[in-house]
Amino acid sequence: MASSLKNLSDHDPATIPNGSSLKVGIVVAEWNEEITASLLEGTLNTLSKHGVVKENIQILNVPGSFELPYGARIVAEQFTPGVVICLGCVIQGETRHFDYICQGVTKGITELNLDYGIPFIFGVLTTDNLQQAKDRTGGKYGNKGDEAAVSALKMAALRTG
Ligand code: DLZ
Repeated sequence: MASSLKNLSDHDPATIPNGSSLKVGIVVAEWNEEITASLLEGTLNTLSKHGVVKENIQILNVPGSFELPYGARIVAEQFTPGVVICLGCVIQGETRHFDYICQGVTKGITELNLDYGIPFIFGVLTTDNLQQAKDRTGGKYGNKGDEAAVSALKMAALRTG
């Protein structure tokens, strides 16, 4: 059966704002590191393609996705970026831990968006298994890191544009 899922790396370059004067904070979860490293790679490639320079990027690692909101707040306060990208991967296991982590990180990032004057991007994969995560980090559905970077550029431009 043909899939209607969007390729996460497909974007019209004409619609993506230039980021040459943008400071970007990135928080990366260490859980499922194979996946989050690919998310980070996709994010950095796309930011660079659209003008964001290395010196304007601060990366912070946190143990797991549950810690992303706290890490994102630290980066927002210490680095004063125009946008913060949160990258993580939660994979369904045998217990309900998955639900609690997904709830926690979603609520945390939502609250940051409402409480701070800058956008926080949800670059978190929530999948049933490792293969679905691989499909979305350089596999058949592109890379969610690319999507997170594009969202960051667009959201940051809402404030400055
Ligand atoms: C504990 C845990 C589990 C079971 N699974 C994941 C996961 O799939 N992805 C992820 O990012 N983190 C996971 N964690 C760790 C939690 O996010 C968190 O780091 C710990 O519960 C400590 O607060």
